[in-house]
Amino acid sequence: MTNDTTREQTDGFHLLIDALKLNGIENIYALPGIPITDLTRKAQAEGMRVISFRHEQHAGNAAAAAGFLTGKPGICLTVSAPGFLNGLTALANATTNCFPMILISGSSEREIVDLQQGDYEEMDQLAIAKPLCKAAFRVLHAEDIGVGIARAIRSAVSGRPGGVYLDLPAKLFAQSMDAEAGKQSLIKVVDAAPRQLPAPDSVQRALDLLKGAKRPLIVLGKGAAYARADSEIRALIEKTGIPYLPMSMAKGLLPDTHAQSASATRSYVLAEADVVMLVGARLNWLLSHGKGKTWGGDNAKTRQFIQIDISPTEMDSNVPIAAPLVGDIGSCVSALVAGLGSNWAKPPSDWTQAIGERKDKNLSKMAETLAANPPVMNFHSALNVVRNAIKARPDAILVNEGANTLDFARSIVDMYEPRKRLDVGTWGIMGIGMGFAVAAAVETGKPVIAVEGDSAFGFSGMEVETICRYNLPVCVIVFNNNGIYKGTDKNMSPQGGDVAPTVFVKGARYEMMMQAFGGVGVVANNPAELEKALDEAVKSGKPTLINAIIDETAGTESGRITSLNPQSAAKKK
Ligand code: FYN
Ligand code: ADP
Ligand code: MG
Repeated sequence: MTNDTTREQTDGFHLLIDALKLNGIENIYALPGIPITDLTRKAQAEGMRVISFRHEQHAGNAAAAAGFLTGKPGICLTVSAPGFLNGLTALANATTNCFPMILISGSSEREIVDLQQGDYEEMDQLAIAKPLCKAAFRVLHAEDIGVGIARAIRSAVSGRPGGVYLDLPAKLFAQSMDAEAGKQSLIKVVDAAPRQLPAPDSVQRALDLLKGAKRPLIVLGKGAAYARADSEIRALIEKTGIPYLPMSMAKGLLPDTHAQSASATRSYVLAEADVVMLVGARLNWLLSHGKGKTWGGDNAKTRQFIQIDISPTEMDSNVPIAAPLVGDIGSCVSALVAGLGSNWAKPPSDWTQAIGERKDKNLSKMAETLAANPPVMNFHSALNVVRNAIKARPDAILVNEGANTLDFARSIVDMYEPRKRLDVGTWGIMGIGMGFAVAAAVETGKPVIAVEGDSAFGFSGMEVETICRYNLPVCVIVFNNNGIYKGTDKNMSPQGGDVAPTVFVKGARYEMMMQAFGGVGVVANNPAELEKALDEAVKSGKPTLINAIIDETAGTESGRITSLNPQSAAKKK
């Protein structure tokens, strides 16, 4: 600090903006209000793009998707207590999915919060955020803003990526200090996500195991997509000749049409493989914890796992990992490729042939189903249109949520490029749709197609106004089957009365929501109408909502995870 009042001053607002810009962060996903309204204005004035939402959860989801898509932490900015809490679901979801984001919330003054004196929107936000994210920090002095942002960025992107909370009490923003000293206090983070090289002996252990395998399999997870090691991963798959299975957000890392993809015979390869190499995929519920029926019952006892992950404590989380390979995926996979040598033997042909035969059978069965054009549009005939649209525009980003809408789309819509599929992720969360779609459009400028169950869409539907306001190239397709799972449930009370809990208003006019804000709204009753509307939306780039009328009897309860419902679990016992 200086006594020379003629020297130029800066303040907390500008230090924060400068710190973000210095670190290459250009976009803020926000919802203005006390005490951060002026911050959003000043950020915009300083050349940042401020995307303003209608609910903080969607701003948070946008920040998380931005993190996944760019590898830089996405920024979500909210007001205190209620705004902070609305953003917290997205922060926790980002952390669960290993997406880097920073939730920055204004808060009320420590003196009042700590004595619980009842401030406006009083809440001990830092304490509440801590267990739900990777790291949480508070900045009390303007001269510490640079350090606060640097720590938040490093925490979000280094090691296993995740969500970070940054608590900024209102008083901080107005604090002023000498501009030059302020500039000096900022930190440009060097090598925010340093490479982590695997130990040579762990590389050798993995190679030895892989070499001895009779029925090897590689599972690619969204960590592999996030790692941006696309060419190394392709080299590993193609040089080893090992069949691979992409988890849903790893689809497109190699084109789904790749000869070695085992997607179309998932159950068979999981049950039969003797050595499985996991690349940025966790053995959580989505992989049946690495054991049980999915993994071939008794086969699970002799199967061996190799796991590549940046987080050492991920190993043995569900089953023993025979060959842990800890490091960043790029470095680990490169080391494996280098160690293959020139005389690497491809997997035994009885294994690859057995996979090929089953795959071909399933692919032709699928082709048959997709070719059918039933009188009332169903998931297959509608998704066939989306499948063709992505084939024609492989650079488009597909956002996908729902139950049946999600499960059918995952297997029907082939992806061709890495990081083009954004979905409900590790939690199977609903409500990511419009937030992810906004971020995908803002961060990439590519067309976005959001394939949404009618229930899933409801969680973030108001953000169609945001999509219209920023004129984003987003086409939302609502798969409208009049309810959750399907629209035909009946009230089981003998007295009758309300509709069943899973049923919505029949014939809802979702397309009018987009029209209300100046976008294009279309009803599609059949695949031809859907194709026309989707084609126009992608070509024009205009915000569009297609209300796709789906057979209301078509869905099944909870899609393909119906076994997780307590009544199914009880039946199994
Ligand atoms: C896949 N399949 C295909 C194809 N792709 N057949 C033909 N052609 C193609 N292209 C086959 C595949 O071999 C499977 O058949 C089946 O289709 C389903 O494939 P999928 O979707 O990959 O596999 P599955 O078993 O559903 O995967 C399990 C899962 C997945 C848990 C990873 O269900 C999932 O990601 N679920 C997320 C659910 C969720 O989060 N829901 C939100 C809440 S909904 P078989 O090999 O014969 O099995 C709340 O109610
Ligand atoms: P999926 O749901 O697709 O199977 P998960 O989210 O379960 O994927 O797993 C992703 C894994 O990838 C996490 O365990 C995470 O630690 C890991 N990961 C993320 N980024 C990297 C990276 N750059 N290098 C290595 N591992 C990574
Ligand atoms: Mg529905």
